[in-house]
Amino acid sequence: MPKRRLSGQQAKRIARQQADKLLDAELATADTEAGKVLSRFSKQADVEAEDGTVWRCHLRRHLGDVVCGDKVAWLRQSDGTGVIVSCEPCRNRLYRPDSFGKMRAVASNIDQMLITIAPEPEPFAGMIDRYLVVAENMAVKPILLLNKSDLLTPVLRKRMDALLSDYRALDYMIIELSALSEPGLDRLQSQLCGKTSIFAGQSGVGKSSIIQTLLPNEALKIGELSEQLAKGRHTTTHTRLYHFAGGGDCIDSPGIREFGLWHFTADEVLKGFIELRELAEQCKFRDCQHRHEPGCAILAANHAEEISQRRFESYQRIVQSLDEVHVKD
Ligand SMILES: Nc1nc2c(ncn2[C@@H]2O[C@H](COP(=O)(O)OP(=O)(O)OP(=O)(O)O)[C@@H](O)[C@H]2O)c(=O)[nH]1
Ligand SMILES: [Mg+2]
Ligand SMILES: [Zn+2]
Repeated sequence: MPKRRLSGQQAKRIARQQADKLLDAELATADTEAGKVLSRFSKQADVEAEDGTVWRCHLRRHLGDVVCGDKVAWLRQSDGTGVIVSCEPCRNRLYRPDSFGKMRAVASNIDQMLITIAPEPEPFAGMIDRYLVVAENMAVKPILLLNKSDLLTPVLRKRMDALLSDYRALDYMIIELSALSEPGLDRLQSQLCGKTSIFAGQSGVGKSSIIQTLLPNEALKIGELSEQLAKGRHTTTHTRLYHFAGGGDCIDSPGIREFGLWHFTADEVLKGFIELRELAEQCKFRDCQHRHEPGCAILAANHAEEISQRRFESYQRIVQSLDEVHVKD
């Protein structure tokens, strides 16, 4: 049989596979070090070695998702860079959709989610509920941060109080603070101690500003709100982990404009509404959809005004949206 000639692309692929195999064999016998990913870029990552130095590392092709907070094994290279060889299984991982609707991992091994809002930009309805669904499903403690308290006029305070009243009633921790002044920062600081916390929330609410105030020796990018709104761009472009001197880490991440929960099931959405998930146990039918079934404890509680109607509608809207959008993965 005549030997088939390889196309240029095939030859390149085979050469790459052979080089990969050689490197794999080399890495299998090499002494790797433990490290923690501080930030992930498209093809590289910053890894913190156990001695505290930070190394720009390449990633082995087979690794898949390696994100901020992951614990990895890596190798120092002679050119001053490193190679991540393997990634430890993580405790939990936060995902969110990118601008194409594809789910992307953002960060791993998180204890707390700081859901940040501010009087400006105006919070959009349902955003807190969506973050709570994510946090409850990750078994991560949610804390609501009301930043920019210095901007609270009586009218804005009334608006924020109304928005937060549902969460207060559910006993979620709420911390009011300003990145520009002291009050509130102490309370936040004591909550962050010894834990890994991720700041989440709309672009411009002041996530990076708060971290900057807590960590004056770091240099975070802070954006003018008018610029952010005009450009429709986020100031923080890469998720990054920072350490507190007294123990504990915090993760800054880019703000988001839209927060789809397409990767969740209706049951998982219910899990994120703590008052509804308790009631659901009393529904007559085990597979109750809480839409119009007889004996539905959630519908009964809503009718009797024992639960927040706004939260119930928010739950319904999210569940509806699961049917509407096509999951891309
Ligand atoms: N008045 C006031 N302004 C604040 C406060 N915190 C942040 N800002 C301002 O809000 C704007 C946005 O702050 P950033 O820290 O860049 O916001 P961010 O949430 O990190 O935004 P992204 O990185 O785009 O997600 C900046 O102009 C800050 O100076 C605050 O407590 N009070
Ligand atoms: Mg930022
Ligand atoms: Zn029901």
